[in-house]
Amino acid sequence: MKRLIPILVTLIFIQTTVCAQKQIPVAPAGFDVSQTEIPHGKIDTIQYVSKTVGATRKATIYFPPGYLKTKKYPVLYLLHGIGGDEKEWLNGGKPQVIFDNLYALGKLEPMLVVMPNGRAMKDDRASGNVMAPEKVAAFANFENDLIKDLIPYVEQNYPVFKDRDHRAIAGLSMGGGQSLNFGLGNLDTFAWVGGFSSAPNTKKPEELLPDPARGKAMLKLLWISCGDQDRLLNFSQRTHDYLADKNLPHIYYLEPGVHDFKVWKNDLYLFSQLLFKPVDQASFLDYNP
Ligand code: FER
Repeated sequence: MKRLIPILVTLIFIQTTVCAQKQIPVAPAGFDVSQTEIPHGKIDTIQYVSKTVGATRKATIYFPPGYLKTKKYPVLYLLHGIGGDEKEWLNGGKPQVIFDNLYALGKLEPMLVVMPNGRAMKDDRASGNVMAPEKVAAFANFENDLIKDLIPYVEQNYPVFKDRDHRAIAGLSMGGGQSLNFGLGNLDTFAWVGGFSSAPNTKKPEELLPDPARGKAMLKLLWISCGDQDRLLNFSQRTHDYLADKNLPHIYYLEPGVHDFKVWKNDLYLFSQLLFKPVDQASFLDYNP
């Protein structure tokens, strides 16, 4: 028995360290449950003239609790999926609830969240066949609308910082592909980039980031996440493989789940807490032990 005790202690130690390494962060229960007794942010709809589309276009915006026009804020551009529009996140993901709760805990740097319509065409409704080639093409065309029309509008009309360090872009599925394509394709504009369950519109890694050294020098945070049961996982996987091969620091967060808002809400909860704060690259491994 006396000999057994040290062996048992060693075994328990090994088991707990192995298990501890496998734990990935996840949002705690209640993170997306609305609470009445805390301060709430405000939601509005904005309209901007798009020269790209030749139309007045809509976006929704979420202001943090205690928002003041006399302060200056960084901006997260948060993009929807193929069946969505400027209201998809608000309806399906409730970022307003997740953010109100995070602000109440002091876990979020105050920011504006702009949720555009990423289908840059005259009829930008998510009706009919959302997979129609001209509608899919409109998701690519949104790059021009975003850079030339929407961002300038936001920066002329709201009290926001106007430099790359204070702009983030993230999205789900088609919006994840857009975020990686537009974020990495416009490093002068964005320093914080996140793709959640990115769709087949995601450029091939060599096109996405042909100059990894520049990406390494300029990016504050590059986040790639996906549910492990998602049929689109290979688009995130191949991007991660390329970045790992090029030694570009990034978070690759593979979580239990499919292609749905359960995953994207968890992603937003974790990703948003990293934004516009000092970055600790050593912590990137916590997400992918
Ligand atoms: C596809 C499969 C999925 C595709 C797009 C999606 C354009 C997008 C899914 C989503 O946004 O949820 O083949 O091609």
